[in-house]
Amino acid sequence: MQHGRSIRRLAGIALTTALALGPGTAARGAVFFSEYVEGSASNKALEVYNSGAQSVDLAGFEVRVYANGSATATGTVNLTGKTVPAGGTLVLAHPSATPALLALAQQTSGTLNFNGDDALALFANGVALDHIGQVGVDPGDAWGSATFGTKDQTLRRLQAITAGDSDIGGVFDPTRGWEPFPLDTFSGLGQHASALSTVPLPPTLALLPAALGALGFLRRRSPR
Ligand SMILES: [Ca+2]
Ligand SMILES: [Ca+2]
Repeated sequence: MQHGRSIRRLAGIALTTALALGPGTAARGAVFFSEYVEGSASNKALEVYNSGAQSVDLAGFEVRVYANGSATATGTVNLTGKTVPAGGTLVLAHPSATPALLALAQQTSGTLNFNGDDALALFANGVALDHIGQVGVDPGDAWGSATFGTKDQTLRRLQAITAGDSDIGGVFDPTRGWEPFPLDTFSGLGQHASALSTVPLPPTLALLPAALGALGFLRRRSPR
C-alpha cells in the first residue's frame, strides 16, 4: 500500500516534468552544417541539418561568408522563409552549379562562391551556431590537406556530431568531426543522420532518470 502510493506519486512527478518541458526545447542549438561541397567550377553547396525533435523556422538564420581570411563577413545568405524539419536538411547551392546539383537544392545564392580558403558560419539572430574554416584566418589554399580538406572535396559531418561548433574564430581541423569524399560528390545532399542530441538537459529533466530509477526499484520491491 505504502509502495503503491509512492509509485503513483513518482509517476506523477515524472509526467509533470515531461509536460513542463513543452515543445521546442533547445531546437535552435541543434541546427548545424552537415555537408560542404567544394566542387569543380561553380559546384558549391552547403547542407544545413536539424538534429532536434521539432522543425525549425529559419527566420533570422543566415550563412555568412568570410572570403580569403577576412575577419568580417564579405557576403550573407539569408535563410528567412525556409524551414528545416526535425531530422531533415536544407540544401543551398550556387545558381551556376551543374543541374544534378541544382536539383538537390532548396535555395540558391551567388554568394556561395567559396573555393577552399573562405570561412563559412551559420548564425541565428546574430548568434553564431557553427562554422567551416576559421574566421579571420587565411589558410593559404585550404584548411586541412589535399586529401582531407576544404578544397576540391566534399566534407560530410560524422554521425557522432550532434551540434555545431559556435567558436567561429577557433581552429578548424576537418579531421575532427568530418569525413572526406572526392571532388563533385553530391550523393549525400538532402539527407543526414546524427546520434541523439547531447544538448545538456534542463535541471528538471535531469531528475527524470532518478525518478524513473526509483520507480523501478520500488516495483521490484513491491509484493506481486
Ligand atoms: Ca577564396
Ligand atoms: Ca548529407
